[in-house]
Amino acid sequence: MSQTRIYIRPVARLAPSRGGAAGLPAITVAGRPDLAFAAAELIERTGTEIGRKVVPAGEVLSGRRVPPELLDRLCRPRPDIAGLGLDRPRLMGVVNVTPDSFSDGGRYLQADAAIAHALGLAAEGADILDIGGESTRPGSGAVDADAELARVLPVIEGLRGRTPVPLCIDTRNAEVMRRAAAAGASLINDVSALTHDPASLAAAAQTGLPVVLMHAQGDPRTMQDHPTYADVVLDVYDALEARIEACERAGIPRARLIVDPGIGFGKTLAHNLALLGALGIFHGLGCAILLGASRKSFIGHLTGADAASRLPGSLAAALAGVAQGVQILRVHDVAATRQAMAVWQGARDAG
Ligand code: HH2
Repeated sequence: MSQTRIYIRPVARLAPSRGGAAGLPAITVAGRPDLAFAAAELIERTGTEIGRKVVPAGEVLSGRRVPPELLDRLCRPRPDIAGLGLDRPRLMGVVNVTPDSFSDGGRYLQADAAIAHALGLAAEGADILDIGGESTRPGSGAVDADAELARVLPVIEGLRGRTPVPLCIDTRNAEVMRRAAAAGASLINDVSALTHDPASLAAAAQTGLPVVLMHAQGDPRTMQDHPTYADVVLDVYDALEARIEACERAGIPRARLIVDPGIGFGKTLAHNLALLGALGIFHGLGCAILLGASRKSFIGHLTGADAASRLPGSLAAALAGVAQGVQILRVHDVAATRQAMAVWQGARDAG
């Protein structure tokens, strides 16, 4: 007999001026009064059977239908990450110190250019700077740790002391995690969710830093060959939950973890859209959610736009994330995303 697993996806978001104030029962997600929902989709999976039902908030909160631990994870406030409160969406600006990243490869390979770019993103309002020395675009091969260190360390060292914005190291290598942390990085972002390097779980735990666990099916070199899922949203959820549990066993508490469904990493267009449409389900994991959809090829597959012309699609994806309570958006275009968010939030708050 297969075990039954239960998932909850908040739906029907209420404007902050409605919900509690109007006496309507509401599910308050991640401790945020502005993330109040009038209902939730309850999903039950047993083997290959999946049942879905939308139920009103009052019934969800009664505790009869949802395991208390799941409800607690969904609703409990998220702790600060690298000194940043997650009571509003935060922007992570992308700094690719690589010759071959898919949208800006080679532009910031020299440390001076990368530092200037990072300071520019900070001036535009980035809350975090994500510094990476290895492209993980589809088809790319691994970079050895020494080459990666030679790219990222001068940038981290050059930025430390010049900006108060927390620095994040985007790496799959344990040694890079350790050295970046020692140089002043305040966050680790691993697109393999600490699976690529067998030493990375222990290394990340040792740094004491928060960690972004991103879902990927397969390795960047081959991940787009035949991505398959029984149900992409539930499978990604289960895989992230398994990685959270591995982290907890290794001494990294859930409160220090951020989850990311990994748009474009072993996913077809349909998979990416399904995940974008159901991001709210990941709040049930009890962690902050990060979304990285900026300039990604699913936008090109949907519209024909090349990587240089995907800002409108990137903004639409970012707002889809914000509407579902995503706490961190990883973006190349910080100023444009801030503007889009300001208009979206202004309209929501006035509604
Ligand atoms: N996407 C990329 C790299 N790192 N990290 C997280 N957490 N989530 C993502 O979606 C994500 C990521 C790929 O984008 P980019 O860095 O612009 O390209 P490349 O991998 O070619 O350097």
